[in-house]
Amino acid sequence: MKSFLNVQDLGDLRQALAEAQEIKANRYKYDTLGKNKTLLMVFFNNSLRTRLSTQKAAMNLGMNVIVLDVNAGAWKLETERGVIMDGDKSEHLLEAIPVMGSYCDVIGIRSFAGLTDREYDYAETVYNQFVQYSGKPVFAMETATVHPLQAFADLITIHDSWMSREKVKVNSEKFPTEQISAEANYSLFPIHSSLRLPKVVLTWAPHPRALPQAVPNSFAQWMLAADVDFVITHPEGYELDPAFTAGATIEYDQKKAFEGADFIYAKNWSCPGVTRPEDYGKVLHDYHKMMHWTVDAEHMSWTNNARFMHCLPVRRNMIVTDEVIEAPTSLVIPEAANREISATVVLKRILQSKGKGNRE
Ligand code: AN0
Ligand code: CP
Repeated sequence: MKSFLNVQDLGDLRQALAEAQEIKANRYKYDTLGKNKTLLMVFFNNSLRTRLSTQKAAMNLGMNVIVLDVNAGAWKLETERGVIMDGDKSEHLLEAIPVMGSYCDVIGIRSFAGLTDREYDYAETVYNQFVQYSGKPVFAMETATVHPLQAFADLITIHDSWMSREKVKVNSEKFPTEQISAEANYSLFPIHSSLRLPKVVLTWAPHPRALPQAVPNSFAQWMLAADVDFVITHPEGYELDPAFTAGATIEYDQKKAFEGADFIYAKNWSCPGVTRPEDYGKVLHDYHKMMHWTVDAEHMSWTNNARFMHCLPVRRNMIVTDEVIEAPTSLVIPEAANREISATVVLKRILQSKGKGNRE
């Protein structure tokens, strides 16, 4: 694997989930795979989880790690070609990338959408320059349009939670275990006639600032690939790019969307510029007027005792109330813990792949 951006880069999801379980059972199983290999993590934006979990994943695999915070100590980087560099930026990304590539074997990139130029963001311009000019395998740690390590961790979280809920049901209904595992062989989720696919709802929620679409884009892409019963709900104008959501049910009535849900995945995003190109990256309404979208106990009462999820960081009492995020049905902490698992699987795959551009 030379690049990790989309769900397709991981191939068969059953295999990926099996590898996640293997790592969960023993996260140090491949602790010599990364010997004398160096991971460089490049951050253009802040991070808590991605920074810690990806570094931990690299350490699980015996790698060395270098972290570069571009905006804290490095030269300010120009990212666009053709600019006369007479401003505050001392170096161009096109020199910086091959230089960075010369010191490492794998590169992780965090580079959020600028939210001003849709074409530039949706072309994944910065990420693709790293792919083209670093000479090393590259993976996204949230780029302009995607956050695949998060979506993979979300899938692991949903899968584990659903299978343990369903196992209780299966045992109590005395279905033969072999039948269930045979079915699990060809479906990510058991599809026994009396069982059903989990209903997963991605809901927009209010936020005071303009946030990228990377998390909801990837979440939609991964849920569609996992073939769950998937519904997206948001106010009009926040339609996500169909490149990520084609095949999903869009329900503008949040209450209707929540009915019967097994998982509620909350996230804010700014206008994706699909139905209103001129509003790309904008917050469309004063958030004070949108607080009825905040996930509270009443919202959760519309669901099938749904588990609550959010990628974090989350603003309490904007996105979700204290009560809901603190409830036993909240999965936000195991979800964040699964970031170590998703990153370990992805780095393992990169290290194992042939022609990976490493130095030997
Ligand atoms: C970022 C976002 O919404 O994309 C990172 C989430 C993982 N969140 C914020 O900037 C608050
Ligand atoms: N969920 C996530 O990626 O968190 P950070 O922004 O803290 O890395």
